[in-house]
Amino acid sequence: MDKLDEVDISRIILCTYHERLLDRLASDVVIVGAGPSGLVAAFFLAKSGIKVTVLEKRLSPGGGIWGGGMAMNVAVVQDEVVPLLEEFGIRCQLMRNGLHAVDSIELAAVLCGKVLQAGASVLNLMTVEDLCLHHDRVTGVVVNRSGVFPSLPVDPIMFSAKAVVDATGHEAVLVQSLRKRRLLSPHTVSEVGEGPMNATEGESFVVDRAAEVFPGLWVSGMSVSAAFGGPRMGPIFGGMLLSGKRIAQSIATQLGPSPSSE
Ligand code: 48F
Repeated sequence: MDKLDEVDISRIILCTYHERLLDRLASDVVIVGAGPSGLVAAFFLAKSGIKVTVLEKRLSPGGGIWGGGMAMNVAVVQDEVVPLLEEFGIRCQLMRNGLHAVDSIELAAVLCGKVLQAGASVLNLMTVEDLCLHHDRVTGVVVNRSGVFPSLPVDPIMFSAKAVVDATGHEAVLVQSLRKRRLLSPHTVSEVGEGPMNATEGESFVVDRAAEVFPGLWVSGMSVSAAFGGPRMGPIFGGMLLSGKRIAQSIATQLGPSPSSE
């Protein structure tokens, strides 16, 4: 092997990353949170030619998938989710009463790979602090490096988008950011957050209610329950995946065909 130049290695990282970052300062869609709902949404949006950027605060994208239930790396899904898993090439095993077991690590790893191959960009260690608002419309997100925010007094930067998705799970960070400023109508959005566990109702709830909650801001996955006061549903992942697909279809319809290429 030829002598390796350490500065060259560092230069490649810097140049490649900064080129990617520059390109992603303006996207059609920014998805905040790379859990199951955010990743599935990113996949379907990217597949339809939409420029989509996923911002994830942790080192590893995948959100709650890795831990399965109580740190046992098995994810459970329902019958109706099997065609979606097949589309991704993710294996599952029918266990009982229409419930299937999926290896959490396969689920997270394959989703991440497919999202990137579909053309979405995933930037990890990015903590979204807040939203940008212009003329009563969400126009982007305020982002800092994870580890920097909130412990150091360092200003964030902005990423703009025509649509922003709050896929931050139970935290519903962006919904809370609007709620604390009383920008969300108390009649449409619950002040109390998630209700107690009810898997049947909760799973349908996150799919049926995945929607735009404020001009330019959409919710998917557990953020839907947190936003509208739906039940939490425990360690079952079908609703999360279907919720991501639904939000992608709704956003794609609103944005129209391949907006970036116009
Ligand atoms: O929590 P998470 O997996 O959300 P989800 O897609 O799925 C929920 C299930 O995992 C599980 C469940 C099953 O029924 O209830 O909880 O709704 O993924 C949310 C992702 O958002 C990231 C977080 O690290 C995780 O990967 N996230 C949270 N806050 C921020 C963020 C933030 N401020 N900035 C960037 N990413």
